[in-house]
Order: sequence, then structure tokens, then C-alpha cells
Amino acid sequence: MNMDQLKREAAARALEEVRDGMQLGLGTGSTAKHFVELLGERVRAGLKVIGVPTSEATRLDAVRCGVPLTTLDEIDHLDITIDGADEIDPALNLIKGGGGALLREKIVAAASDRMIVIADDSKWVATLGRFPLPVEVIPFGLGATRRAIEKAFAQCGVSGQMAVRNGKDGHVFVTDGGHWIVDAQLGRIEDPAHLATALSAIPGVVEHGLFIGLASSAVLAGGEGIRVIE
Ligand code: ABF
Repeated sequence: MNMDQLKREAAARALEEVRDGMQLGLGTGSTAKHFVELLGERVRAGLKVIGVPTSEATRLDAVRCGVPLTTLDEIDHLDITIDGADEIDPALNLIKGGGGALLREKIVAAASDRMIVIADDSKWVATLGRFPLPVEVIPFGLGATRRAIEKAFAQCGVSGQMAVRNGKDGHVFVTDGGHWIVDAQLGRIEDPAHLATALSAIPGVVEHGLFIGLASSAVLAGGEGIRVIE
């Protein structure tokens, strides 16, 4: 099976958790896109669900697949969010944001009773940090914010190069919320919860890609089959 087939397998396994009447958070990225497509097939066959998308890209996919949508202003909670990740550790802490949707992904995950992470098993790591940590920032005062981020890194025993993310067009990448992303190459993050707290305390940081204590389970698809970690 190639990587894309593994992602679809993980998405299909997560779909087994979906019941009639559920309110779902719909993740972003290529794995979450498989989930939206498979969910659309079930909706067309009569399943009644409603979704909140975590990005404009997912909103468009959901509309294309016929998945009815709502917002977190219209409903008071979500039953399950199904989303991908860039890294998953054994405590189910995550790095997310490689696709640039981390802010809405975190708002939606935090409003959900459960978050199921779906991924191919290359995302499973012993320690987070090999994947560059995305930090979503306000462009105003970026120099000061970068210095505060570096200070937070030092306090948490990590360091590494930081760069403002560019889009495919070579211009600075702008998130759905109108912010920028700084990617930090940290290598190893020994204490992700400590770093998450330190980054959240910086005024120019809108959000960061460390998802601590949000995932309830991970569905990992690999050559040997599916593993569900809870
Ligand atoms: C989103 O998409 C992200 O938070 C993560 O960055 C990415 C994972 O993408 P893929 O499923 O394409 O590997 O879930």
C-alpha cells in the first residue's frame, strides 16, 4: 500500500466511530481530506451528521462531498473531531500546523468531546520536534515576538532556526485568520507541555502547533495494518 492508501485506511477506520446525529469537527490536510470524502459517501447513503470545517480548504471539500456544515456559533459542542497531524508521541501529544490551519484546528478540537487523530504511521515519534514547530504570529511587532519566542525556547531547553513560512507562490504564507507562521527547527522537544504554556503566554503569538492533551486516540495505518492508540 502506498502512503495515500494508508491515509485512506486510517480515515476509514475513524469513520467507524461516527454515528447518526453526530456533530463533527472536520480536520485539514490530505488524511483529513480522505475522511471528508468517505464521510460524504456515507452522507449520500443517508447518514445524518453535521460538520464544522477547520479551514477554507476543508469547507470547500465538504461542500463538494455534500457534507452539511455549521459553525461553532450555531451549535454548542462537537462529538468528535477527526484530524491529521504532523507528529504524534506516545502520550498523544501532537505537532500540527504543517498545513497552516492550526488555529482553527485547535479551536475545533478544544470544542470536541473527543479528538481522533488519523495518520500513516510515519507520523509516530518517540519525541516530538523533528517536524518544524509552527507558531502562528501577528505580523505587527514580529521582531519582538521572535525574541520572546527565542527566550521561551531557552527557558524550555530547546533552540533552533526560525523562519517565516512562505507559500507556494514564494510570498509569505497567510493563514485563514490573516496571520503569519514562523516554523522552528527544534529537533527534540523534551517537555512539550512546558513549551506550549510558555509560547501561549507571548502576546504576539496567536497559537502554536503543540496540541497537548487534546487527542483522545490515534488511528495509525502502516504496512502491518491499523493500530489504534488510546
Ligand atoms: C493538518 O494537516 C495539520 O495540522 C497537519 O499539519 C497536516 C497533516 O497533513 P497530512 O494529513 O496531509 O499529512 O491536519
